[in-house]
Amino acid sequence: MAKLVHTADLHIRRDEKDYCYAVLAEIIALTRQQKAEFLAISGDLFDSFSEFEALRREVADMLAPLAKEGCHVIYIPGNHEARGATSDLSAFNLEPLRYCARGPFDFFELGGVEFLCVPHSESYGGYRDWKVPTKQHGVVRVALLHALNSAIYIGPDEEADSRTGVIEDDFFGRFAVDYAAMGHVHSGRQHTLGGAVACYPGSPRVWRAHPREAGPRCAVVADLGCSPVVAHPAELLSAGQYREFSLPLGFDGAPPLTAVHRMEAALREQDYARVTLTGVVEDENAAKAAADGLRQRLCSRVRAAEVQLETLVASSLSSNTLARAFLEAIDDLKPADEIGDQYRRWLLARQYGLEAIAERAGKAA
Ligand SMILES: [Mn+2]
Repeated sequence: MAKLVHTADLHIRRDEKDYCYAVLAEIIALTRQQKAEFLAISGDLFDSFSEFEALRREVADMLAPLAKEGCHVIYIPGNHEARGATSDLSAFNLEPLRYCARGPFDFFELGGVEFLCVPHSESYGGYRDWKVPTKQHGVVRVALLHALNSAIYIGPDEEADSRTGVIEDDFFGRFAVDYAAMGHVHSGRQHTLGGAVACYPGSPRVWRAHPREAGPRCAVVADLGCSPVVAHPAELLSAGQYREFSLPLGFDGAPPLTAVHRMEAALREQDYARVTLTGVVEDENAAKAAADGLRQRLCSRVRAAEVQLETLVASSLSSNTLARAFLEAIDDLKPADEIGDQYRRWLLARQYGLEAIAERAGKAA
């Protein structure tokens, strides 16, 4: 029975085109490799209306060979396609994609699978009056939605500056949905709701430096032949990952070299790294130079890197006996790796201790 590959929230942009297209190519390759009959794209394929306008043809052309091979590519717009829109999204032609932009919903059957496609709207308030056909016997029903649902994801919304429609819990059972191919939430998750397997695949790429973009980036492969539908994530290696690190600087503003090497060894070429440098330093300029040096070093190794300073400046602290003794003692307690809760607690203890000593030394001076 049919397989469906499900993605959402690729957020294609001209200024990150090569990266976005590499991820799209991997999604296409996954669809082929799985011999999937359907590729569902649940909104926010483009980052804004202007990106949609500029790149829609190229993207449709990239997906065309898949469609020619017999795979149905079904696409609903999300809230991002509508951002800054100067015309109705349903006025565009994305052939050979099955592009469903006309609200409130589109309904069709393809090879024993019924599709209920709901383009993004700020409100789905009238859904109880929708005339959706009754499910036929022996078919599987898939809904494509770009929306929030509070049973699957309890906020916060991905975006603070725009309203996204909320789908009520009873939607899934009311319309006898077997698999809900959701979009909007950037961290992947799955939930059973009203008899449906409802799934957010998460963003298939790192859209921004944010913990909700952390972890492997995936598309979802759903086996529609199983009841309930079985859906599992497939990692997209070309997407890389968003990785956060925190490293303590010495009094001289130098980062710990072994930790830097470990971090570099853990990073892959497509990753997006954000490093926070903490500590109490004697010279702000030395810390800034260290941050710049580290940023340059990382940028040559990964797709994107940010280095930020969260340091306190306290001159001549290295000649303070208590500060030196404290640093020596706490550095002895450092966990082996620069990851995990134990390391985070150690880093905070180091920072608070040094800041307290620096404050007292300042008062004494
Ligand atoms: Mn969205």
